[in-house]
Amino acid sequence: MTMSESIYGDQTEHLRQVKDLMIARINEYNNDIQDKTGHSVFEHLNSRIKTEASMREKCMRKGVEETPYQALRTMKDAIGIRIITRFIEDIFQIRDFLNNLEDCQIIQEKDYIRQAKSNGYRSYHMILETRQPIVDIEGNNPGLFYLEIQLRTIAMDCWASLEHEMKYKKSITNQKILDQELKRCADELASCDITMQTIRDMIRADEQEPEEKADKTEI
Ligand code: 0O2
Repeated sequence: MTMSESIYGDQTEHLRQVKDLMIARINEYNNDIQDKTGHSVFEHLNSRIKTEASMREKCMRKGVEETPYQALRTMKDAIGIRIITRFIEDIFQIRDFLNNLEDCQIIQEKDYIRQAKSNGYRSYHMILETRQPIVDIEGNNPGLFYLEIQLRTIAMDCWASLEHEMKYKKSITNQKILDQELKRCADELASCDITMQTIRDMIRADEQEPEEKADKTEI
C-alpha cells in the first residue's frame, strides 16, 4: 500500500454510513425517552472518522502494519461517537440501551468514571461490534464494523477539552501547577456531578409520589 492510498482503503464511505446509521438509532432512542418522560437522555453527540494521520500514528505506536485491514480490524476505533449527558446515570442508561441492541455487542469497556485516570480524566469508553447491511473490509455483507463510543457528562467533557487543549501546546509555563490545578478541577467537577445526580433523583422521586407527599404534609 502506498502512502497516497487511504488507510481505510475503499471503506471510508462505508464507515460514514455505519456511523450515520448508529447515530440515527441513538437519536431515535433519545426521542422515544423524551416522548415518554419529557426528559432527554443526552444533551448532544459528536462523531468522527479517525483522521488518516491519527490512525497511521496509532498503527505505528501499536506496532501494526499501516493497512486498511489492521486499521479496521485491529484498531477498532476508526468510527467514534461521543455522547454528552447531563447526569452520570444517563451514561449507564445509554450503555444498557446499546448493550441490548440485537445487532450490537459491547466487546470492550473502560470505565474511567469509577476509575479515573491519574490526570483526572473521566469518561466511559466502549468498543461496539456491529453487523450492518454494508460491505466490510473483507467483502462480507452484512459486514462487521467496530465503533468506539465515549460517554461523559457535560462537566467531564468540558474538562477533557481543556486538558486536550493544554496537551497540544508546545511549551507551557508552570506545567506542574497546571496539572495539579486541572486534577483538582476534575475532582471538584466529579463531586458536583454526584451531587447533581442526587438532587435530580430527589426531584424525580417527588414527581413520582406527589399525592403521597401531599398526604404526609397534611398530617
Ligand atoms: P482521536 O483522534 O479522537 O482518536 P489510544 O490512547 O487511542 O492509543 P486506547 O486504548 O484506544 O488507546 O485509548 P482510550 O483511553 O480507550 O481512548 C482514547 C481516546 O480517549 C482519545 O482519543 C481521547 O479522545 C480520549 N482520552 C483518553 N485519555 C484522555 C485524557 O487523558 N485526556 C483527554 N482529553 N482525552 C483522553 P485520541 O486517540 O486522543 O483522539
